[in-house]
Amino acid sequence: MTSRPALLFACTGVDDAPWLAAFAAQAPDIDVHRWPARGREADIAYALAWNAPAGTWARFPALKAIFSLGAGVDTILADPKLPRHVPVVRMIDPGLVTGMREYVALHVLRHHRQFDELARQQAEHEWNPLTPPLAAGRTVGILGLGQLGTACAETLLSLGFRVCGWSRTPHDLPGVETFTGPEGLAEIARRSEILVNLLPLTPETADILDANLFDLMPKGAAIVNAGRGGHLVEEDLLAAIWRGQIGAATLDVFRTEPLPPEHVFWDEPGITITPHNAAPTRPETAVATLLANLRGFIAGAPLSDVVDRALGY
Ligand code: NDP
Ligand code: OXD
Repeated sequence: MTSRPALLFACTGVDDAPWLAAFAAQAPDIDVHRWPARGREADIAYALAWNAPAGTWARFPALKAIFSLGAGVDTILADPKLPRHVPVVRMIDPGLVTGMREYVALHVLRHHRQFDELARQQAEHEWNPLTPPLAAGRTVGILGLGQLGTACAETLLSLGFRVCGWSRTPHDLPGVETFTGPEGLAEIARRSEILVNLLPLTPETADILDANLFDLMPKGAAIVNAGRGGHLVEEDLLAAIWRGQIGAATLDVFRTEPLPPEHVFWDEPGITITPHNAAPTRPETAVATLLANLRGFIAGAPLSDVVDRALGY
């Protein structure tokens, strides 16, 4: 008799009910245990992880793979006790991609159509029809051309924007001007009236949204940060907004989450805050993808979407 594979659901800040229901419906062959699964440590072969406490993985000696609930794996890789031999699998999920397309389109259009100014006018009972350029007259830059950046580039192209993108390795995307390296980053910054960050947080990309970058951008440009809070140098953004170099920013991710109630960003008129919900991973689309990968692995195939630990994504 073969024993059933055991998967640990080790996600904090996530409503576990729909996930456990999706596993119950789609994977009756897998035993799903809730964190901390005390007494079952030796049985756990797989884990689904989101913001699990540091040191978690060292407690599970039979662990064969960690599946990240999110596309970003920075918190998993930051655990100093993460066992070297356990592969970490990032989340590839059509629902995540659709959610990010919606979010980026919403906030790019909002900055493009000067919605903040219209809202201010409404509050002041002011009638002043503005005529923004058509999308074809606006350049949007995207940092990161992976699962999410590529999809968002397509969405923005379909709306008519001029799109340029930056990645670590060269990419060839129809309709998108692509760049790599520090000079490529500077060129994207010089061109982008709206800059969307969809990079993973790694030692190379930390603090990338800083004063040097903002100063290269066209005056009054907008930032959309849906990557990670660690990409943004917060005081540089505030200073750039206060001197009008950056016109507005939409921020979905923060160095400390939840964003503390006393944080200066909450009351800054140039900043729009969303509570890290640009593209939540939804069990209705994600569990099927995860199970296909897991079942293939159990049957002897290599895991897909394994993170390169040296690169950090
Ligand atoms: P991918 O791994 O598919 O893509 C990452 C992209 O970043 C790639 O194009 C990669 O380049 C590029 N990149 C990585 N390092 C560098 C570097 N040093 N210089 C230039 N480019 C670099 O990631 P996803 O698209 O799936 O996700 C991106 C990030 O979005 C996640 O890591 C997460 O932080 C964030 N995210 C946020 C969400 C939210 O709700 N706010 C939801 C989901 C994700 P190359 O193609 O050459 O490898
Ligand atoms: C992710 C996220 O990485 O939601 O998927 O931030």
